[in-house]
Amino acid sequence: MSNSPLPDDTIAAIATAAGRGAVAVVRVSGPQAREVLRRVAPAAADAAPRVQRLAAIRHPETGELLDRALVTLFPAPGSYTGEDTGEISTHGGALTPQLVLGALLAAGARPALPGEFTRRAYLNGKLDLLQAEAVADLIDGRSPALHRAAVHQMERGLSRRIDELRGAIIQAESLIAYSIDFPEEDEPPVPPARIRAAAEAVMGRMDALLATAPEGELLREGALTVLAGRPNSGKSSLFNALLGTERAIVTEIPGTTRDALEASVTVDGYPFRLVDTAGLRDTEDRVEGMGIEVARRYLSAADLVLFCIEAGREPGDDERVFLADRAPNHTLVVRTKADLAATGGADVDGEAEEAGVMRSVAVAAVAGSGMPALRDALLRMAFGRILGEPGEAPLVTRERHARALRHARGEVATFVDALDSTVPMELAATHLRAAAGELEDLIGAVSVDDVLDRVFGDFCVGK
Ligand SMILES: Nc1nc2c(ncn2[C@@H]2O[C@H](COP(=O)(O)OP(=O)(O)OP(=O)(O)O)[C@@H](O)[C@H]2O)c(=O)[nH]1
Ligand SMILES: [Mg+2]
Repeated sequence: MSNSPLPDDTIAAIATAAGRGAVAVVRVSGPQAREVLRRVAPAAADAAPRVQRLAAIRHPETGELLDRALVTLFPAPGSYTGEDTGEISTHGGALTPQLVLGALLAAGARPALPGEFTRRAYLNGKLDLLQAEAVADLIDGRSPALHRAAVHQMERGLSRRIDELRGAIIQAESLIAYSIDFPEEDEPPVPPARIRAAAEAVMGRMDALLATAPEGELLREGALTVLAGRPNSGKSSLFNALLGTERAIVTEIPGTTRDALEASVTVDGYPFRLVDTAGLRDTEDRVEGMGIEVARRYLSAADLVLFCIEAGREPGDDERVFLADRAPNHTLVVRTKADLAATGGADVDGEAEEAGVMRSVAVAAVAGSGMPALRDALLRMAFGRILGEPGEAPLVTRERHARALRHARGEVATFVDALDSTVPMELAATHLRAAAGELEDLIGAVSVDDVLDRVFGDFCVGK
């Protein structure tokens, strides 16, 4: 819960996306929600809770009929926000929802800020901060993997895990309190080895959760996967094959791709941002040179690089130098045009390894052979540690979570170090208190306004 006071004004917004559609939902929430509704849809203001009532919607000042719509009242605290809330399901489209919203504003509501309904839900204890973030991911997520993780998080999967960690820290704290408070008791104080073991167990569980962070965070934006290689090495053909559409221009002329082309694709439900780039070579051509510069910029930001070399061709010095500089677990050599190579795919693989380059996969983009193995390699390299995890195990999907966990772990580690030193137990224990505090902030047990602004600022209006 936040320490901010509960809001005393009433907000309204259109909750559905703009555009042509059968139905749109306009929401109003706050202490005056019922009064606002009474002025706009008198027939619905005293309807039974959570029962839809068909009502005429009128402008409170002109009396103009704006729509005939289904109105539902959710009295506090049994609503999404925990406040008195009304939902009007109007006809959709560009105008009707706007006019109905205008009527609610004229009747005394004010326009909601982005995320303000969910912020109020949080302030009223309907959701914790991790659940509120999951709501944002459910709305914004574009990959099934993020959707699964968000549903799990909304069901308090991550919150429960953080609660458990916090509970274990408090347990360790209480062991110390016992040693401090009852030093004269007949029973011996809790042995330090037991306290240390408890703290180390918590650190181990924090590490396991933190290990999901780099890949969990990629679920939101997608793994930036850059196709690179010499001109004509088959990058654009591979890009098209992965997308399943002829998005990039392909010709036999080296230097066809000039600018970087970006597209989103999911592989087995996991999100990737694929980037096709200009072939890397020394060039006098100014435009091509600029394209190569863009390619290098993408390469430096890439999560994964697919380095294309035609199958059956010995890698050149330029290619060896490129590969020598790349991290092996973020680079995959793709031996392209495998159908043209004299040797079969398996031999090509062997050849690449003999040449001392990295893990490789042979593909024929046009014919499609090797594509399943390539997709599999992509998945393992980008998301290997969390494959199959969402749904069963909590994932760390935001920098905010990772930072809090790292800080909390750091405090527990400092506590363990202090056990070896002459630091008095009472002082050492303050680090456990700090660790528990980090986890409380993460879950939103107590939050300051700027944390809330950051969490809710990215929401859409109406949620
Ligand atoms: N037979 C065969 N030809 C391919 C395959 N992949 C690409 N090619 C051909 O190789 C040539 C170059 O392909 P691109 O995909 O344009 O190569 P690129 O690496 O994007 O080239 P630049 O944009 O110039 O850097 C084209 O003539 C493609 O048809 C393949 O799997 N099999
Ligand atoms: Mg190209």
